[in-house]
Amino acid sequence: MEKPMTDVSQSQEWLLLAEHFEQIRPIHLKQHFEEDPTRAESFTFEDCGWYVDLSKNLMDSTTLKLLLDLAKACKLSDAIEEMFSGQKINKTENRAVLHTALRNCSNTPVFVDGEDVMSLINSVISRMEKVAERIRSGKWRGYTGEKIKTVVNIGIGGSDLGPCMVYEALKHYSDRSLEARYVSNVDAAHLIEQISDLDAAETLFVVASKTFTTQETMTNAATARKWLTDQLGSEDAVRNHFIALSSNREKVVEFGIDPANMFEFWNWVGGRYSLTSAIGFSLLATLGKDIFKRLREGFHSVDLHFRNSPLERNIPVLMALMGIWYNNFFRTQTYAILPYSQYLHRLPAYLQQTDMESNGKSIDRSGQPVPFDTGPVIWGEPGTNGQHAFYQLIHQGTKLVPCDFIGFINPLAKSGDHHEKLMANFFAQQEALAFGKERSILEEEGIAEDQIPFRVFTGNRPSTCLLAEKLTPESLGSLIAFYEHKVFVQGVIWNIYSFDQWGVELGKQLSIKILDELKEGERDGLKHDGSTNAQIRHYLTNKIR
Ligand code: G6Q
Repeated sequence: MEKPMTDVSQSQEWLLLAEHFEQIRPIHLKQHFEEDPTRAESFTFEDCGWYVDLSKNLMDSTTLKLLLDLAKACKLSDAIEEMFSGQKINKTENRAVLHTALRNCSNTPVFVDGEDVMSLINSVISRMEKVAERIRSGKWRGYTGEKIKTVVNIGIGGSDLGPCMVYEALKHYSDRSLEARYVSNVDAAHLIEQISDLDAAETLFVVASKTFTTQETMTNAATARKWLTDQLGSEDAVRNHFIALSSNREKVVEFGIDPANMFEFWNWVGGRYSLTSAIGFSLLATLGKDIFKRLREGFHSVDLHFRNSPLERNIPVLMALMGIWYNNFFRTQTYAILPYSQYLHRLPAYLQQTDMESNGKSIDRSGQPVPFDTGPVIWGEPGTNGQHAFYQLIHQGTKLVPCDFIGFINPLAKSGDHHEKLMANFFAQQEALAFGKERSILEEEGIAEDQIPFRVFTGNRPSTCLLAEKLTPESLGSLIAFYEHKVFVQGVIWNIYSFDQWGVELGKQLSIKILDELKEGERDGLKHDGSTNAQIRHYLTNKIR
């Protein structure tokens, strides 16, 4: 196969986009809509339960065509096939990238090193379902014979953000007989605040760690074990109150967890893509197997859509191309995720990791510095809270902030006209951003001349609308998969490796040395830079012993 070009910004397709950018830049969204009355229909795509309206983006059909040409020049379709078929596309870790196999509800074979991984996946899921069912039905008993009432997931990063976000998102579907709590921070406050009101006899800890060596998780797990055995009076209680989700059997056994209570996943599942692997166990236990299955089906429908739809109608591809358009041509630095659903309050944080840990890279696949911007800063809050906080900057600030507005036609939590009010804001904000408010309107309204400049809204601020009928396990799964694949496409076009995360290592390494210094004091003198030495000394001097 022909090698992809190293510096895509030197390609003919990129240069044509740059030229086109100069032509289209002065055109206001208002003008785009006036000139093309069918614009909304032409740029709206519906599939996998989602209505995705791209028409309020700063582009036209030529932009989209040129962006699609760029994707084709980067051999995107081949790259998609390489991922789905289990090739080792995570080259810096020599691993396949097969989160799509985890939710492959069609069960078509997927091979890694000649082995069909579907049977591995199905057997772990079926074991997880059985154990989750025993916990839910009360057959699983704690050490003193009590039923489990609370599942505490101890994990961090990819072993925390996904399950925590989905648990919050799908709370409505829980029968509330079992509660999940999530502990991630090594700050003891997190664990203590999450468990201090619990009865150990009714608590199950799920230690979620692919490596089972992560400092934060292992520290929290050890403290949780002590809390439990102190309360229940025996080390033997660990067996009834600890489950492990990991790919490191040896370390799980070393910690004292029975391998019968361990659910495994594999090195071809990246942490931040592991939500539908064993890492989702807390969801199976608290929401039940049907909800977990429906969630996986939602993911799978987008996987099929992404693999099989032409690029021109491929929703994650189009989302990715819009992102590249803003990032590399408008030179925007950030991207806002604005879910109009309180249930999705953890979604921006979850997508921060999906995107920023995947595409926050500055070295291309040949080891050379990337000569253009890669992944944006992802941020956001649920609407309408964001409106009363940072929307001012999006409407009138000096920065262009592309936004995704995520909403649902029917509410899960029904009460009076709350939902109509929520959604009225959802539509109004996009309209206001796009079309603004001109001076002439303010004059007609009789606004004093000296006030007018402050009240003008320039508009022409882009947004994408993602609207589904209802927040369901399926629509949530599909939504997450849209973003996962969007990030993948951008990584292909930028020619960076999206599935490693070497950037998280250095801080971890340095902290090991400093931990020793904080515990032991300044024995052989501090050998950091002047600032770090001074900070550590200030800490040591003022620490209450
Ligand atoms: C995600 C990263 C990272 C990882 C955590 C937890 O893609 O790899 O966020 O999930 O560092 O790692 P463990 O599951 O090994 O504890």
